[in-house]
Amino acid sequence: MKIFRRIVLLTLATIFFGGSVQAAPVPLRGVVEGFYGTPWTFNDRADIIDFCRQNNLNSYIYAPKDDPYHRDKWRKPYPADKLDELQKLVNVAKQNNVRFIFAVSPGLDLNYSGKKGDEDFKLLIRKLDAMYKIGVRDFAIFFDDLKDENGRHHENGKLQAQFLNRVQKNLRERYKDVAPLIMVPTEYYFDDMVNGDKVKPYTRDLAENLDAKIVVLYTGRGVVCDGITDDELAEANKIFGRELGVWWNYPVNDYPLTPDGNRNVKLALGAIENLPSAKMTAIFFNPMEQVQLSKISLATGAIYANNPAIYDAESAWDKVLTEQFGNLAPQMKIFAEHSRHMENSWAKVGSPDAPEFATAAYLVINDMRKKNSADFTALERKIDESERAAKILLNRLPQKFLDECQPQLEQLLLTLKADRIAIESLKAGKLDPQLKSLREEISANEKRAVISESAARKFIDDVIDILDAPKSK
Ligand code: LTM
Repeated sequence: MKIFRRIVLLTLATIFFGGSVQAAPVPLRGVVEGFYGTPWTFNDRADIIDFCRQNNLNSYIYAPKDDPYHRDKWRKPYPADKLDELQKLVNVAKQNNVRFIFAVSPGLDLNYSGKKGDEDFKLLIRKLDAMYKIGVRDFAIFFDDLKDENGRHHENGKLQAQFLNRVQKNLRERYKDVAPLIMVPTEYYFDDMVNGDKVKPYTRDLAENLDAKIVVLYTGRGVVCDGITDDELAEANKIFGRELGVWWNYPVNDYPLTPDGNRNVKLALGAIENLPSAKMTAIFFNPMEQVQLSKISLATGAIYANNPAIYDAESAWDKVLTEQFGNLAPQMKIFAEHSRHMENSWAKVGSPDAPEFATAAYLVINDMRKKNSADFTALERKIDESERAAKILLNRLPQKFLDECQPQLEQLLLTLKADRIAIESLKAGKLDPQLKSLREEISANEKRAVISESAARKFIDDVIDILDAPKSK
């Protein structure tokens, strides 16, 4: 249906615009380095800024959660060597015609009012002034992730708005070339802004008092969610009385996928999808620590952001894989298909992993459960294909990519090996003891690499479940 809608839109646009489709890029579009974990290096950032230029993304936001001077020690000025590095980066951004947006996250202990509020205001301005001196003209102040262990925050929307208005006024009065501030609220996803059909007090007060020029970013219905519809965006816009911008949490992978799981272990290699075609002020994609492999979905995001109305995720993904991996694109696609869905109790984004593989496995399991004879051909073909692809990639991928995905490729190979043993066990009607020890090895490896949980990995559990079940008389 979606593709059909896009084809209709494209045809109408072609008719109305005399043969050429008018691209309507999102005005502010780019990458927000906003993840938890090891911040990118200078070279990573310079590389991504160059990537932004090549892909017609016009902005990069500097907001690494674990740069102490960005969040924990926001009051402290950057030491000389860090400032020097930032200045070089600002110059790289200028050369690439990309806006370098400097962000601070002071919310952990910011005083908004009174004498302490005045002191903090001065410290924040001192921090931003130092950035202005090195050439920054775009600033952002973020108030996300301020909830305590009980899920409560203590922010006051009116005071936060007044503080931001004061910062905006101060900067814009002294510097004529500074762009409007960008902010992320403390209630930064829709379901947290409302209680039933009522807007919650913090959000209401922030929205009512915030300078209309300040750009507000939100993440959709949830922190990490499977899309934003035009209607959802319109509803959120209504709360804030302005066109919102989007902070999109894909391909970021800094959250665990299992209760005891590690972060940064599953690679999000899919396309950006299910975002609005309606007008929006800004879109920023939050990437993974793995900078090179983030470029797959970031490049699809760039295609989206340059013309949301006609974006088609599947064809963008194919195009990007071909551009980035050349003759390894077919193998990369097979691997990436096993690693694009991100889901835990509160997050869900990305197309399902290896859907054809999962269907072939499901059909086998279903037949076995019903005690029908199963046809293993389709599943075996999928295992062969995935194994071939993973082996080729391990041999031929350039080192910069291998550095970011070798554990996941090896984990996929191990999982496929277990899948084969699982099939043999089913054929023999008896569990090969190797299967359980392989499963343990795979689980232990999940500290470093998670892949294909609902396809190749799930088949192992299903087979053990079937063959381990006590036989009924
Ligand atoms: O999404 C926002 C606005 N803030 C944080 C990000 O820093 C983090 O990377 C993502 C994904 O875990 N979630 C957040 O809440």
